[in-house]
Amino acid sequence: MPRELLTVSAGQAGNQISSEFWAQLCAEHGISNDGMLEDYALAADAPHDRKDVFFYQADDERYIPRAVMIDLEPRVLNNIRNSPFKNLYNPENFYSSPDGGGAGNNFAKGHARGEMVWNDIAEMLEREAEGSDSLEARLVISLRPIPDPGIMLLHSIAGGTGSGLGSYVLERLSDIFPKKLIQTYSVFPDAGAGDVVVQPYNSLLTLRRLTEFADSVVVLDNKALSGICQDRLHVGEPSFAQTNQLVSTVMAASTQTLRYPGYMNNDLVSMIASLIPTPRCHFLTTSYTPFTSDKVEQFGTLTPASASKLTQFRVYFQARAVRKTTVLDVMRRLLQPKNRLVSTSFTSDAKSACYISVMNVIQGDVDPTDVHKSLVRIRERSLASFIPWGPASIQVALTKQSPYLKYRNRTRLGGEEAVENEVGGDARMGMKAPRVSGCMVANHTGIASLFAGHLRQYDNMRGRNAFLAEYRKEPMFENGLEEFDEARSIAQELIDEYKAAEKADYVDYGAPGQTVLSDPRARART
Ligand SMILES: Nc1nc2c(ncn2[C@@H]2O[C@H](COP(=O)(O)OP(=O)(O)OP(=O)(O)O)[C@@H](O)[C@H]2O)c(=O)[nH]1
Ligand SMILES: [Mg+2]
Repeated sequence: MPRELLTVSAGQAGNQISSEFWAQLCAEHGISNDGMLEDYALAADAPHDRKDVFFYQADDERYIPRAVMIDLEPRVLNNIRNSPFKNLYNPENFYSSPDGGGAGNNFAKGHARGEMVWNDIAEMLEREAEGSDSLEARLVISLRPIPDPGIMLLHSIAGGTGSGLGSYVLERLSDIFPKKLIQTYSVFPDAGAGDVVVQPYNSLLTLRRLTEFADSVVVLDNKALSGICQDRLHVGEPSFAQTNQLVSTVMAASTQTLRYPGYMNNDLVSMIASLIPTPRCHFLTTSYTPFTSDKVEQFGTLTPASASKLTQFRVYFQARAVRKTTVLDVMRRLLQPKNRLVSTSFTSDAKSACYISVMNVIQGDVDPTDVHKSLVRIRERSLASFIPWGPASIQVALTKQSPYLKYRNRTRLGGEEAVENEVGGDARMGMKAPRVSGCMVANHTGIASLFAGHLRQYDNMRGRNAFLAEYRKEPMFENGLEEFDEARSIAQELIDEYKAAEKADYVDYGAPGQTVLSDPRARART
């Protein structure tokens, strides 16, 4: 069973989120900016963690992220190469396109470029997968084929590279890793922000690939991320750096059971199996609580610059103030839309919308009997409604927070400002960390309303035949626009299947010859 994960990031959003995630992983595992274990992580009583899930060790003992970073323009990768973490990554694992032109917010262009550069990318992925085993194990198994790692693709679906090239990579991964398990972290655009005018086209074309070629998609929604920064953390105009810190916190929490072995979901296969009972309905949402502003940096941006210092301080203090956090509070808040990283309001969109599955990762000092009591209360008050054809249960994994997070600033700032925080809190302000925090990963039929919103946007734009000229120039569309029509019908099928999953007779859906078995991923599994 593969435990190691290989992360592949594509495009600006993918790479920026990836670098933030690696900074978070380093902090949690006591790894310095250049990959060495920090002194405090060498202590005899250091907790047992699985660094090897995401890192491998070089001959000189340095921990190296099993990460490949791809972009068609050099700026973001150059920023990472010049960041305090510049010595962490394997320099051979950055791929910038030789012409450096980017994909110009065009899925079809990113996809075509992906085809052109695939051999180079495939070589990097294979090399990284070979490095998945420890040196010792490699010597023993050198005659065996390359092991299949789990793969995490990080990208946005709205631009050109993360969507188009990212999709091409998804399509081709099975060539080199036939039994790979693919999970993506996919950033959905904020329709209102309109930073990419053709995002409805790119999003729809990518949604098709996510449906057909990924085993699991964790949906991250920029509208929800900005909303959390603004409403919960009082950050006036959140930067990507700030929203990405929220994302990395949630990514780290949702992979915690993989990195700190416990009694359940210790590898991606079992985690996905428990959350995704049917292959197509594999789009997951995440929630987190409590969001406190130690999760995002920069005191000065908490309020508009025009606010007085006193107001800034008050807002800062409020955002940091940690409320009472019992296990029940945490589990109840995880079910509230405002703590979810997807903006659609499941309950108001459709009364019939319900959970297919729920996994809570609860961090902190927790008495397991409190968990049991909380589950009973949630059931008594009907705080969560479930599909009628499966177990109506919330899985709960209890984990400890990394003891190394109190040294976080030293790692993040390259050792120049070694400020020791209280764990998750702030020593300078006398704050205590929340006693309990939680992350929820859920499969909910209401996600279909997010897709329906994107479909409406697509229909509006396509109905006006707007902005099609640039797409027609690319090989995918030079003989017609059928690719759009196919992507649209696959998105509609997906929405329909989520709707069907709300009913008891869903068990008959996708009987031989019907929708579910037309899924190439389902075929591959049988
Ligand atoms: N959350 C988050 N979203 C981002 C970030 N950078 C860009 N985005 C969003 O991603 C979408 C644009 O995609 P990018 O990742 O910039 O595009 P790309 O994949 O580099 O593609 P091209 O530049 O067109 O070649 C927009 O919806 C942006 O709002 C980021 O760091 N974090
Ligand atoms: Mg770009």
